[in-house]
Amino acid sequence: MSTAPVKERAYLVGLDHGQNGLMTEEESLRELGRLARTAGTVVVGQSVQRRPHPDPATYVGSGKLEEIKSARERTNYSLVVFDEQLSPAQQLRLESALEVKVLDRSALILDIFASRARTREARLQVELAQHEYLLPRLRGQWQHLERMEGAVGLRGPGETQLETDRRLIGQRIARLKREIDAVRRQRALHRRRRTREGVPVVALVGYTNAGKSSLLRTLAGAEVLAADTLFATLDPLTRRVGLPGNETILVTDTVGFIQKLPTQLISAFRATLEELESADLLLHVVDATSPAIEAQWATVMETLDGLGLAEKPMLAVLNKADGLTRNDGEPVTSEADLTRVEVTSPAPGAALLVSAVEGWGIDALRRRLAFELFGVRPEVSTLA
Ligand SMILES: Nc1nc2c(ncn2[C@@H]2O[C@H](COP(=O)(O)OP(=O)(O)OP(=O)(O)O)[C@@H](O)[C@H]2O)c(=O)[nH]1
Ligand SMILES: [Mg+2]
Repeated sequence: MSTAPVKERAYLVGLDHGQNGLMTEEESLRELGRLARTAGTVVVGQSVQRRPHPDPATYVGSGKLEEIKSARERTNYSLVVFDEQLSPAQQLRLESALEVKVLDRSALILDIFASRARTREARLQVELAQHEYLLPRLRGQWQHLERMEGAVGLRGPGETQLETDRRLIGQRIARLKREIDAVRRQRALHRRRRTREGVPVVALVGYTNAGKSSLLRTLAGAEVLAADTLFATLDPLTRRVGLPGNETILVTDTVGFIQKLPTQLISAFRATLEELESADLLLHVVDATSPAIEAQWATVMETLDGLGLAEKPMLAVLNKADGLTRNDGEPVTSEADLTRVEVTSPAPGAALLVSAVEGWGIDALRRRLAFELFGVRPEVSTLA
């Protein structure tokens, strides 16, 4: 007899506004599917409704709701996931109409963050975000779900808190904020020390799964967790990296961005993201093979803007070049092939083409960083 837990069967629902923001709804749903699988579910079906605005009561219209309901027979879903943040009232109504658990994109992302958080700092930040998300939803469906241990959308704050009233949750939020503040002060101290040492700091930013951690691993020659999953990295990690001309920099890996990132998470991760503020340069890592490259670029830029970092010096790196095709239609198989690739870069300025996994374009990147940060001229570095 198998004791393996039965996976939840997720059914995805999106809304096509006609002129969706950055991604087409199809791309957005594909991403939601990856999120759902990362959270440990099996995706069994999906449905998109074309409609200029969400229905205030049930997000989708009544006809669509019936269609989703009847899809249950065919797909046997145990969970319906909506691609945008639902209001607590919508979520409650949908749950009673569909008679299954209903989640939204934010809950899924929070769930993944909760399962990934390792350090005390990341745990504090995720827990704060979870509580802020749950607080307005406390009265609804969450109350009867807390016993389903390990179920998607329920990882985290713990059953006991869910059973207590809003006042206690409010107190917990206040305490978490104080603890995170302490972490912030600690980080600020480290940052000042680093600045005194005079070592420039480069922060890796980018869409989730772009290859930030892989690039740090290649640059630093160190063990850095990289994985083909969304939000593999939650904790900022800093490593020393050598550059031509005997120069040294610090490179910090950070949490990846995603479209429709819950606001609770952005504010909860402020302590971590403050690392970006003190960086001398942002290295924006882009997955050059992504069909949604423009939308991903724009999402990262918007998020940075929201964090007040739009004016930071930035260098774009187009990664995963090993997965591209050359101008003559043949696949890229060597570093030399990089000169025979044409990518439409979303970056306004010049961007470097690299493969973090193959190590291609990395020397050029080091030279470029040495030039940007120390004024080391390329000729000098080749002699060194
Ligand atoms: N083919 C190819 N795959 C790559 C390259 N760089 C990274 N990857 C793969 O892309 C996936 C994501 O890489 P990560 O380095 O974990 O990406 P990340 O940007 O740190 O992602 P998060 O931490 O989740 O935000 C992994 O499966 C990597 O092996 C590359 O240059 N070429
Ligand atoms: Mg990472």
